[in-house]
Amino acid sequence: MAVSVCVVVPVKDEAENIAPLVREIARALSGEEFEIVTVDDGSTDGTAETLLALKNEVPQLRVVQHGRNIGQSRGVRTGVRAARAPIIATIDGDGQNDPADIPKLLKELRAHDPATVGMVSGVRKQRMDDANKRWASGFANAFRRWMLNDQAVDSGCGLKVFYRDLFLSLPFFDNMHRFLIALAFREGYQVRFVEVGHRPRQHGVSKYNNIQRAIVGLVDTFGVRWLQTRFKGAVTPKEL
Ligand SMILES: Nc1nc2c(ncn2[C@@H]2O[C@H](COP(=O)(O)OP(=O)(O)O)[C@@H](O)[C@H]2O)c(=O)[nH]1
Ligand SMILES: [Mg+2]
Repeated sequence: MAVSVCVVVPVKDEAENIAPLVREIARALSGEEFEIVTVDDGSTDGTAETLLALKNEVPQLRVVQHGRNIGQSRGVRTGVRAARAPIIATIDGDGQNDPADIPKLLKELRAHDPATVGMVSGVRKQRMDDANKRWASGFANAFRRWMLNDQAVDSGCGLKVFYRDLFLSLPFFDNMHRFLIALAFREGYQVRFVEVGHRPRQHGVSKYNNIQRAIVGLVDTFGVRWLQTRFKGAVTPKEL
């Protein structure tokens, strides 16, 4: 059966969070022909086994595995490549994003010409993270916005919908999932923003620490700025 939307979920050690989340995604998308591609990236806590057991209950679920930990951006790219749908929705695997927001983002994407608006990004209205992370994230967003002029107040929000072709045309580097908005602009697309909910992490721990994320994010911001200078603008090629 043709699938219209693929929900890509990168997961690293989310054994306790992933099953309730997959059930929530399936409920939220019951009005669509959808699939869920989870990408297990070297989990050691039984995440893959939990997912495999869930396939009987949720037939739309697919489980892809990297075999070792190579990072969240690679997880997203693996999921997008495996997807059989033209539209992708990404969501964090820890349950902090609310799957009930996905239809809102899809509606906004479909309300526009695909050649114009290629992506809709969630903006977490009220971050349910600790004060340190909120502060670090606010600073990183302001710095990135100033350097890249990408208008994004919450570039790191894991909840996004976009066209598969658009994602696969973007330059890839590890950690590029935090720069998808700036990279989509670079290809000449508009990005729309929709306010979404955010929930506290119920189980497990964050896979990132603020210092490491800040250093990598700083270097990557300079990298994306360089990429912006290496692009002569979008064109729509015509076959004559
Ligand atoms: N594939 C993959 N996913 C990851 C990795 N690190 C984190 N994730 C997933 O990315 C999402 C966001 O990670 P999380 O640690 O909650 O980040 P935070 O909410 O920004 O603190 C969760 O679904 C994680 O399971 C990784 O190395 N590989
Ligand atoms: Mg999280």
